[in-house]
Amino acid sequence: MSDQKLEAIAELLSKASNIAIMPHLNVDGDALGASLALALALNSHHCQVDVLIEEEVPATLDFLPGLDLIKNTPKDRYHVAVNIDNGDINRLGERLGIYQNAEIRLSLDHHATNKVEADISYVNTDASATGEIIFRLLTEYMGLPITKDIALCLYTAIITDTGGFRFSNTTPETMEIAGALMRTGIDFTYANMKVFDRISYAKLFLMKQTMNSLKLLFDGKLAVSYLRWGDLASFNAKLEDTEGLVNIGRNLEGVEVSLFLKEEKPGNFKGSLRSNDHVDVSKVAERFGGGGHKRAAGFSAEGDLEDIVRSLADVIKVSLKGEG
Ligand SMILES: [Mn+2]
Repeated sequence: MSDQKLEAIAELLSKASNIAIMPHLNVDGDALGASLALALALNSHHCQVDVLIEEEVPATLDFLPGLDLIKNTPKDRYHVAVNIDNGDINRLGERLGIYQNAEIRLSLDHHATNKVEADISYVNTDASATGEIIFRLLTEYMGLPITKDIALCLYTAIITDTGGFRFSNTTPETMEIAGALMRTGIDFTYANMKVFDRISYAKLFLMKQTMNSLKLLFDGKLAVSYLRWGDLASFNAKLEDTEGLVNIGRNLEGVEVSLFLKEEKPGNFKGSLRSNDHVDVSKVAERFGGGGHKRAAGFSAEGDLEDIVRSLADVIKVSLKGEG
């Protein structure tokens, strides 16, 4: 069934006169890598393609080919709009109107909690990254070549969402696709270094703050850490400076669930949840209006930090006892 959808999406894309590609807000390596790969392939193929984002390209991703396809001034109306790596329509932010105004709306994603409206919505939760889906779309359904530039974008998409082929979403298929991408001759060690290792001074400071805030609950099974607005403001922190900080708690021995809260504006928190073994954190996140994957999910919350932690902890406590 799903493959018929990819066939239909390929058909529509190959006939499109112009296309807007929209990754989710706060782009990460998968959202942007998958978007740029699709844009590069279609742009050289036949038609005008604009990639629309609402933030600066993160420094961790500034090496990606195709950044010139990002447009700051979108058209009023596109023939086709493609939602990428995004299970929640609200994560299109200010671009929602452009998406809804397009003649044809397509969606390509791998989030289990996907509830995006589209003329055709392809969701494959077996794909480690949306980058995997784009690889199959281009090679199997559109017959387009994977150039070295496209390969670097897709490789970056996949390493981002698999944590460098370490997370449980990594499959033999993931490795086969990564192998095919590697064969194009990409500088994959550079991509790994940029995505995982290189950090800013701001990030070093925020890592220290996160470690200082860390508390353990429920016999060390839940790790809670946070960054206050003041921490973020004093270092003028960018989004990428806080990425992965939830893993400080998750990596600690004995921890099953890590909750990390970031106060984006005074009183406004963005929550990240990770689990190691059995707790389905997407279910926890959904209770708070968010979503995601079994082992990685997120949500937003307003109010007092202690109150938010308390209500999350109550729900997580039940999950820790049960199966999921
Ligand atoms: Mn993704």
